[in-house]
Parts: sequence; structure tokens; C-alpha cells
Amino acid sequence: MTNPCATHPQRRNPLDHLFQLGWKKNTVLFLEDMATEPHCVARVISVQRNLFLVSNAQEEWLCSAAGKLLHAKNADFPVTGDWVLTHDKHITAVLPRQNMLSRGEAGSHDRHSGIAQKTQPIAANLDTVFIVSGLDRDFNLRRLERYLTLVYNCGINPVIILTKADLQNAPENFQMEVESIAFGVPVILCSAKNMQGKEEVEQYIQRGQTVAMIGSSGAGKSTLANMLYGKDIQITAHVSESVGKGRHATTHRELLKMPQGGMLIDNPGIREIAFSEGGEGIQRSFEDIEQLAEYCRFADCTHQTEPGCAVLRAVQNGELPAERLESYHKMQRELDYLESRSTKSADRIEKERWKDVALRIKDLKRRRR
Ligand SMILES: Nc1nc2c(ncn2[C@@H]2O[C@H](COP(=O)(O)OP(=O)(O)OP(=O)(O)O)[C@@H](O)[C@H]2O)c(=O)[nH]1
Ligand SMILES: [Mg+2]
Ligand SMILES: [Zn+2]
Repeated sequence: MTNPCATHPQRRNPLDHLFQLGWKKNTVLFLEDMATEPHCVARVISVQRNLFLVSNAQEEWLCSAAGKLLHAKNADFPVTGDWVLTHDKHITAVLPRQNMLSRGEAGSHDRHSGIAQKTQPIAANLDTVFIVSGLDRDFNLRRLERYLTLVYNCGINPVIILTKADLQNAPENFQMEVESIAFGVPVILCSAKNMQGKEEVEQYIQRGQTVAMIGSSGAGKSTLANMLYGKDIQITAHVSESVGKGRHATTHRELLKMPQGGMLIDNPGIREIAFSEGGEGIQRSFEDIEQLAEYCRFADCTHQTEPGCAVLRAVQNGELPAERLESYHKMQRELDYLESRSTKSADRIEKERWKDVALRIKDLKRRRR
């Protein structure tokens, strides 16, 4: 396969087409300059080991990545959803990311803290993350709290999708329960059996938007992708409804171009939700506790044993479930640990990458003269 940008000079200005893949006009302005470069801007559709399937909305082709990117410590390794520069079937640079959904890598636990030591990127440049949870055994408010914190930590907007609504007589009760722990987050009831929720979900996958789905294995992510697409494009697992157990069906992630115009990323199920970096997530996902905390006697109250603690008082008089506060404390400990460990902020890494890309472009221009 040849590099489509090299063989079709008329396609060297693919920026217009890139809007079909979710390109944002003002994300990387200097790329207008790139139009005459022998480089091609493309989006990573799927990643398999060190091989990357990329698209410029006209063609798809496989790329390897320049050694520098593969050796770089995680941060520069191209992930699904990344915008990249390609040349001769090589990814030469990863463009600065708008955001990145990532989590702590399973099995990379620190023996003492029990906290993941490595970051596992899930996808980059997202407008929304669908947190998918089935209304079967999968349903768990504490787990949803963790997902919310994970997504907020990455600075992305969550939408909660409760699938398998057909398995419950009163799914609205579950919806209300979730709304009570997810302030201002849209909570949508869905069922693949009767297409419930399709229109509501569709508003998030319109042209220009990119969405990634996360959730446990068997939650119904691929089934949802199929329902939205209108035909079976993702493999799903068949599970017994009475048991409610799922097999891992989706093994690699992929960016799907949806008929609604947007891009949807299906992911394999997540077994454990470990955080990969500290952030503002906890304040966003526990707004109720944050609000109560304003009435604590001490400004730096940790809501554990302090006198005059408004949060503990709320637990005592039944306003705040004790499990929710426990969940908050546990996440707070994990995030505090991560914060203390990180030496370089995500901001700083991103700034360095910008500098690197700008230098490369300068260099290209100089050589052309
Ligand atoms: N009753 C009912 N079953 C559903 C619904 N959506 C999904 N399922 C079933 O749930 C099982 C798991 O669905 P998948 O879509 O494969 O789940 P997944 O989240 O993609 O799982 P992984 O790829 O392993 O992460 C399948 O057997 C589906 O038929 C639904 O709306 N109603
Ligand atoms: Mg799947
Ligand atoms: Zn307090």
C-alpha cells in the first residue's frame, strides 16, 4: 500500500475532509501551513501493537510509527483518536491532544499502595465519554462513581448510558438513583431489544463529534454501537440473561464512522477502574460532598473525625449514604497518592509536545527553501 498523500498530490490538502473524522477547525491552526508539505494529516482508527490503521477520510492505510514515538515513554505513543502526521506509511508526529482518556494499567500495582503505576491510554481527542452500564448484575453505583471520577480527571464530559432497560420493570427507578449521584450528567435508558434511547444517544454522535464508550465487559457497548449504526458492525457476546455474565467480546479498540456523522470508539470491557493521574475529577463527581464541606467548621476538614463536620453530620442524619462517603475517601486517597507521585504535570508534557511539533515544521520549511 502506498501513502495516499504522496501518490495523489491533489489530496495533499485533506483538511476539509478531516472534518468528517471529527477535526476541529481551531485545534491546530498552523496545520493550514502543512497543506503543501509532503506530509499527510490522518486520524488513528485502530492500534494493534506497533501497527496503526489511519484514515484521512478518503483512504485508510496502515502505518508504522517512527522509532522515536515507540520509544517515548507512553506519552508520545499514538493512540486511537490521535491526529498524526504521516509520511511514507510512517507516523512521524502525534499532534497535540485536546484530551486523553486513560486509566491505570491493570496488573501494574504498587505493592504497598495498591495503586496502578502505569498509564494505559484508551483514546484521545474526545468530546464525550459514554459510561455504559447494564441494568443487570453490572449495575453498581460505586462503580459508576469511579467511572465519573476517571472521566472528569481526564477533563472530558461524561454521559451515563444504562443499557438492558428491557430487563427491568421500572428502569426509571435506576435512572433516578444514578441521577442522584451524578449531578448534571445526562443519564439515558437504552434497550437494544426495542431501540429505546436511540434518539437521545444520537445527539452526541453528530458530525464533528467523537465519543468513546467505557464500561464492564458484557455491559452492552458493542450492542449499543450496532443499534446506533443500524446493523451489526461490532461483535457482541451472547450471555444468558438469567446469569448476567459476559465474555470479553471486543478485543481491540476501533474508531467507527457512524451514519449520524460522528465517530464512536468501542472499547473492550474494563475489569478494574484504576486512576492514572490526579485531577479535579473528584470535586466534579462528588459535588454534594464538596457543597456540604463548605459548612464544615474547619476549612481543611477531611470529613473523617473532625468536630463540626457537616459531611459526617449529613451521613448521621441520613442525607448522605455512608457508602458514598467511603467511596469518596477511598478515591481521595488514591488520587492524593498519584498527585504526590507525578513529577511532571500533563500540561507540561503537552506544552513540550507542541514545541516539538513546531520545531519539526520549522525544520521542514527550512529544508524546502
Ligand atoms: N436484554 C438485553 N440484552 C442486551 C442488551 N444490550 C446488550 N445485551 C446483551 O449483553 C451481552 C453483552 O453485550 P456486548 O454488546 O457484547 O457487551 P460489551 O460491553 O461490548 O462487552 P465487551 O466487548 O466484552 O466489553 C450480549 O449478549 C447482548 O445480547 C439490551 O439492551 N437488552
Ligand atoms: Mg464489545
Ligand atoms: Zn468535614
